[in-house]
Amino acid sequence: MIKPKSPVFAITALVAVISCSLSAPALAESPQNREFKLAGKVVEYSVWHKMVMPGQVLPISLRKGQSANVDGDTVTDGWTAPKAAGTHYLTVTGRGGKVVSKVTLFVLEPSSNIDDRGYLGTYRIGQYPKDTPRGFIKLNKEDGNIAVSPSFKVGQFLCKQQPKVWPKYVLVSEPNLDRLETLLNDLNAKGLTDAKTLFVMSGYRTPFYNYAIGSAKMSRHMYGDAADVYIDTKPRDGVMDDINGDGAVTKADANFLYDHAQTLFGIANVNKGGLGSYKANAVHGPFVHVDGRGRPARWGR
Ligand SMILES: [Ca+2]
Repeated sequence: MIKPKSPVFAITALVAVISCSLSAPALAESPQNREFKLAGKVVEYSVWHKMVMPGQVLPISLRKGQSANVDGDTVTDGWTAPKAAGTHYLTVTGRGGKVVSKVTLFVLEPSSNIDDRGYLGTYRIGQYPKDTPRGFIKLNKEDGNIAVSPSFKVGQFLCKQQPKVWPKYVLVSEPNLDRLETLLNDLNAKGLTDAKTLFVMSGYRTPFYNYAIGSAKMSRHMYGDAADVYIDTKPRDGVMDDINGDGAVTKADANFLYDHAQTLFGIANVNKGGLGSYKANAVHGPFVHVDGRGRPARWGR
């Protein structure tokens, strides 16, 4: 389903008025009335995540009839993040106690703890050319399946370096995750795939890794704001599916995904960003780059 650009709160208000006049029972938890705000931003998903700094106060604005808890403790209008990096869970429930959203709260490890060799603990971050993030999600080995959105787990975005070193550090940007979810949901809605997620070939990259593979100096991957993705379900074989149905897996499949995303992002209510189409080479199949840089950028097509 494409999220409309129309102001949803106006629609919600109208629905509420109609419901009251009909003496209707509690509203069903449609996307419009399950929305609430975290740090002033509407959370539109039933599963989401938020990155906060240690000690930071996260403002929570609930709708009437909603209640919330973090790790089981009731919160009303805000949550103060603990001092230590770690993972916490916000649950928002609506009327009748029905869960409307679960939000993973990542308290970040501050980047000020990166040592002068470029390491956070034993994990090599390297040096940001500029705009060093304030902190990083700290992940232990068993944390890969922690959800960041309805269709994505945090472990899908880990950098491919130091496979045996834990904890690792990672970033997952909300604007780009919204783009990925929107794309996946629309592909499913149009019957083009039944994939439960997009395969993330490359998500977050440390500056160290980004430099080592010769990627762009200011790559959005270093900010967790880019993902190289493809559809891989039929068959699940580590490369893109024949999504355009021409009997072969080629650059045409990446182009098909790119074209679909290009059209979709033009009409859906998502952050602007980059799209790139890539052909296969010796080490990977065709894929599409999606990023949330805040302005349109297009290449490879
Ligand atoms: Ca094909």
